[in-house]
Parts: sequence; C-alpha cells; structure tokens
Amino acid sequence: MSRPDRLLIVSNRLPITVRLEEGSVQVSHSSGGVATGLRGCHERSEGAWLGWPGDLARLSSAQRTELDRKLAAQRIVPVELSASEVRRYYEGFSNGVLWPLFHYLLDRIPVGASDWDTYREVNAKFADAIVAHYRPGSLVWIHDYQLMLVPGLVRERLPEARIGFFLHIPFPAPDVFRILPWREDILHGILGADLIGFHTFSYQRHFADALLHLLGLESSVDRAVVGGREVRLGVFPMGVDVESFEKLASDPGVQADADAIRRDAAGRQILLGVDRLDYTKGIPRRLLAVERLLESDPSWRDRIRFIQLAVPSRTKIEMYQGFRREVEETVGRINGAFGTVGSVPIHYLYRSVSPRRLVALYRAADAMVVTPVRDGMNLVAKEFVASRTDGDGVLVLSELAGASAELGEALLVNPYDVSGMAATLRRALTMDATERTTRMLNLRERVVAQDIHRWAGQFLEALRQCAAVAPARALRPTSPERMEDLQARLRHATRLVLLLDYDGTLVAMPSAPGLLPPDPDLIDLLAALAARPKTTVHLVSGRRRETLDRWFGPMGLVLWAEHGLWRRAGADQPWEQMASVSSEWVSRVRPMLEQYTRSTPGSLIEERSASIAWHHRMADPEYGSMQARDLRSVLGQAMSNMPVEIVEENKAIDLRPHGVTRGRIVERILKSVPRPVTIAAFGNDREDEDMFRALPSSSVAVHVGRAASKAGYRLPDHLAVRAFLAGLAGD
Ligand code: ADQ
Repeated sequence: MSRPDRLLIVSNRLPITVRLEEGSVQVSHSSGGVATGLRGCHERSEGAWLGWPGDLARLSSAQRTELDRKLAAQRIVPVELSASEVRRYYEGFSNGVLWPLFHYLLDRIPVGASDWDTYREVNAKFADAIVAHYRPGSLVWIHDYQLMLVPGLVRERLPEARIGFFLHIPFPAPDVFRILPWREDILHGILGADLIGFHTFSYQRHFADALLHLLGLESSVDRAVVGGREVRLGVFPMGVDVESFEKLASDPGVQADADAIRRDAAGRQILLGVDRLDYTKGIPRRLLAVERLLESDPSWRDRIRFIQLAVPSRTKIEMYQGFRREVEETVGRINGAFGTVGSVPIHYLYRSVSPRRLVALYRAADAMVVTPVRDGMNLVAKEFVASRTDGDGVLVLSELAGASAELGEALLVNPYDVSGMAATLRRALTMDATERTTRMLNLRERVVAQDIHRWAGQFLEALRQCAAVAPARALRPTSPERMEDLQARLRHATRLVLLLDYDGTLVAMPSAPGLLPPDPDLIDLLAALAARPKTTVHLVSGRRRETLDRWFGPMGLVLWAEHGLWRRAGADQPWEQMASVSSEWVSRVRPMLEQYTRSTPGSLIEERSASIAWHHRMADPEYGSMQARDLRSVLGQAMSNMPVEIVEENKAIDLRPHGVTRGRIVERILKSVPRPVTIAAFGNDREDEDMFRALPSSSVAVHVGRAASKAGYRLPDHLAVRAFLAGLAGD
C-alpha cells in the first residue's frame, strides 16, 4: 500500500470483543477475515473504526468509562444499539430477510417479516457517526449487507466524501433481488458510494443488471453515472492472512496436534468440514453425501472419519435453532446406522476452536469439504490451502461459492447433487499423490498471491484513484473564466483545426437518427467559422454521406461520414473511402436486427454503406434497454469471429467494421496539416473519447455533457458549444 490516508472503516461488528474479567473490562482483538485484513490499514491510518461493540448494558458506569478510554486509545468508535434495535435491524432484517434472500433461499424468509424501518433508522445512526468523525480528505470504507443504506445517507450530507462499499455476500440475480419490496431504496443506498466492490464478476454483473432493470440506469462494464457522479464497480476477491496460517502450519506444537488427530483416526482417512452453523453452508446435504458414500461400499465404514466443526452462529434466531436440530438429528441417524462399538463415522463438534487447533485440523485432513449452497466467497477453503505448506490435501469445493471462481484446481461440486458429491468424495479419497500435489501447488500459488492484505490494498488504491479521476466537481462544467482563456488561446492560434462532432455536440441528442437537421443559425455559425483565416472546420459524424451532403454539401467544411470511413475534403471534392472494409456481414446481421425491431415498438434500424445500427431511443426505456442487452449478447456470440465492432451507446447498438474509429481521423489530419497547429476537438460520447485520446498534448479536448471524459474542458450542452464557437467566429 502506498501513502496512508485517514481511513474510516465502518462495519456492523467492531473487530474487538469486550469481556469482564474480575470486574475489569478487557478488550481483545477478534480474529477472522475482515478484522485481520483491515487491522493493518486501521493502525497505519489516523482514522477510526466504527461499529457495534456488542451488548454493553451489563457494564457499570465506571466500567463504561474504562471501556471508552480503551476504545479511544485504539481509535475505535462504538455505535451503540438498543436490544430492540439489535433484534429488529440485525436479527430481523439483516439476518432474517437480506441474508436468505441474497443467498437465494427464499423459503427461509419468515412470512410477515418486516423491520425495514429499524434497518433504516440504524443505518442512519451509522451515517451520523461517520459524519461526526469525518474530516475533509478522509476515505470512508463501509462494509456489507447490514449497512447498504449508509453510503447514500452519507453522500447526502457529505457530497465530496470519497466512499467505498464492499459487499461480502453474493449479489443475487435481478429476478431474486426484485422480490425485496425496498429494492430501489437499497440500490440508491449503495449507489451513494464512489466505488462498489464485489468478490466476483458475476455479483458485479447482477448488480449492474439490477440497476438497469429496476432503476433504468445503464452502466458500462465497470461504471455508472448517477446524477452526474461517476460510480465505479469493481471485483476484489477477498483472501486470507496467508502469513499467519503458514506460521501456524510450521509451528511444531501445531504439527504435533495434527499428528495426534491422525493417530486418533487410527488409519482412517479424514474428511473435514468447518463452518459457521448456517443453512447456507450446505451441511445437511454434505452429511447425506457422506452417508451415500458409506452406503455405496460398506468397506468405507472403517476407512473414513468425517469431522464436522460447526461454530455456533446467530443462536437467537429461531430459524437457526431449528436448523441446528436438523443437522444434529441427521448426524445421529447416520452414526446410528453406520457406527460400530468402537467408533462412529461422523465426529460433530458444535463449538469454536482456536486458530492453532483449526490449522492442526486443516493439516490433518485428507480432504477438506466445503459445500455451501451459496457463499459470497468462503474463506475456509482458502485457509485450508494457506495451511497446506506441505502441498498435500484435496479441496472439494462448491461451485456456488465465490471462491470457485478462483480455485479451479479444487474438485468442484454441485452442492445440491448428493450423489455427485458422494462420487467426488470417493475421487478425493482415492486421488494419487502426484495429482494431489499438482492441484494443491497450483491452488497455493493463487491463494498466496491474493492474500487479505493485497485485497484491502487494492480496494483502497482503487478508491483513491476513482477520487482522482472523477471527483464530483470534475464532472461540472469548466468555469467561464477558463473557457474565456481557452477562447483567447484558440483565437490567437497560428493555424486552427476545429474537429466538431454533430449529434449531441452541435445539436441536441436526437430521438431517432435523421430527425435533427441543422437549423439556419448553425449553418451560419459553421460558415463563419470556415471563413476565419487559417481555420479548417472538420465535421465528424456517424451518419451517411448522403445526409451530410444534403445538410452541409456546398459549405467549405471537411466532412467525415460513418465515423471516418468516408471523407470529403471540400465542396468541390469527391467522397473518398478511407479504409477498405467488407460489408458482407451486414446482410447476415440485418435479419437479427429486424427481429428485434419487430418485437420492440419504437425501435428502428439505420443502415449505412458499411455499417448498421439498431436504435431504441423512442422505445419504452426499460423494455428498450432490456431488449438492447439481449440483442447485444446475441450479437456478441454471433459476430465473435467477424471483423466487426459492436458499440453500445446513446440508446443504440452500432455495428461497424473493425478499425474505423474517430482516433484514425485525428491521425490522418496530423499527417497532412502543416505545423504549428492547434487542434480543438468537441464531442459528447465514447466515440469522441477515441478522438480525444489520439490528440497530441498541445491540442484541446472539450467534452459536452456530464459523462466521464478524458477531456480537459467541459461544456454543459450543445447551446454552450454554439455560444463558445460564436465567440470564436465573431472576433
Ligand atoms: P462467513 O459466512 O462467516 O463470511 P467464511 O468466509 O467461511 O464465512 O468465514 C468463516 C470464518 O469463520 C473463517 O475464517 C473460519 O476459519 C472461521 N470458522 C468457521 N468455523 C469455525 C470454528 N468452528 N472455529 C473457529 N473458527 C471457525 C462472510 C461471507 C463469506 C465471505 C466472508 C468474507 O458469508 O462468503 O467469504 O464474509 O467476505
């Protein structure tokens, strides 16, 4: 990590545990993922860690004073919650509604569940605490599903703050997410952040899909523009504290423990499960898979021991109490059926164990069985790999855990397929040593490289960068004074080339192609600019030659049609094709576009000499965008081997020959124009960014509108562009 910033970390639970020992308050560090990962960042920064400290009601006032002193020394800020708030916000809404919903387990949501109001109130309480501890320049990093409204609430009060949000659990597919009655509030809440982080690309895609389906908000790959503010989406797979697991793994005491666990198994192979006792972790089906294995071949009874460690979790929630009974009954039934006088196949331990004991178990296991029915990441899988410095041991991993996106050398299983899992367990137990080692060493490479510190460092670096690229103020128009300076500079240029985009830059964005011809004022303005001494005006458009001819034919402009495929150097010059391209593919793609046009009222096809576009600006916004996404993915597959670029922008999908870009126009101009020259390019969309990127550093780029741009200047709309150009023409 580079330079430490003042960092405010915000999580539901604080990374500490408060205990009373002989009347005195003890504050100890909690171990585990986020706590360990962020402790270093917290200690290096001058900031604070805000969160719920647990129940403090039992402390006397003297003890409370002592606690406050100890917390302040560690820059920890307790956000206190009443018993009823904990019941409603934490147990009720966060763990009762959001947790099962985000893990696709809809039948676990209690009928009549509510508590939304308390969720909102507690989120507001967290936001208050952040605002109270914020100082200009602080980075704010908010964690997880309990606090999804906090980024938005903080943004309202601190518009300039740099806010990151990381979701530790899956973001579900939009069809599931939309079940939530407060879905829009949640999305708006998260969008208050500048950077939103997920464990995997699929969660990021689900989130982007939800933005489109529920808010009609388009995003492009890793960013969306919300009220003129750019919000970044990013994938940051969380890792584990590899160093501390490796250290424990090489500790002779831990190794002796591991040997003792193996001796106790008396030659049986050890299968290991380690989870919080949570219904998302797939324990019941995992037990059934072990049962299926034992049934399939009686000889396994004396050859395996399955150790299942279950750490008590959310014990006050009724759903979890019932679930515990279900798991324990299944263990009892299987042990009853397959146990012998001397031993039972399943050793079930309902408790938390120390990190040393945990690593001893990881080291003793022949196969680690991690089969959640849905899991944001799953750190247990990575902890197992981090502990296996001996390069041995097999990881059996659910394909529905986020970790499976990175850990391809594990034996991947479908956690709902009990027979398939039983077969995979058999495969794990009989795998030869060479294959085990090859797989494990590959797994280790990735787990070691992407550890918890790297995760935190990458997120914070991205948060810093998005602040540098797109602080809210950078998306505002350039000040009138700076624009006046620019005008003076262009006015005095020895030779001036104006590169003007048409739609959205000189006229408003039209609702359909062909609808916005230039008005007489614009024609006069362009004529006046072209008549300026030592000035050349290039008009750049995606439109057809015929259209540009009709509108600007007799004027002394250089016209570029179809994004630069065609050029006409002056009124008395012919059109020239600037690249040789094939258009044979157009006839193949046309029927697909026609099919979408038929099923999307208001949409239409625009065909040019060597390109074709499907426009849906006039269609119903939500349905049009949905159809466009569908079409985009159909085209992506159909055209993958063709020399065609698919560009989605301004409510249109544009297909055009590869290599025809506005950047090329700049290259051509630079080749032919005498020096010195000042080029000033004006544009409003992504095509124009190609143009801006190709400009030499002495040139000027002016972005029109509020999207993210590389341009050094910004004007709010086409009217401001015209006013600026009129000032230049009228000198
Ligand atoms: P969790 O659902 O808590 O985390 P996980 O990532 O597996 O799931 O972390 C569990 C932690 O608890 C591990 O560090 C493990 O060592 C520890 N643990 C489990 N059983 C234990 C036992 N009996 N004794 C001691 N320790 C035990 C949420 C998401 C995950 C995501 C993490 C981090 O649900 O998908 O990976 O956050 O983002």
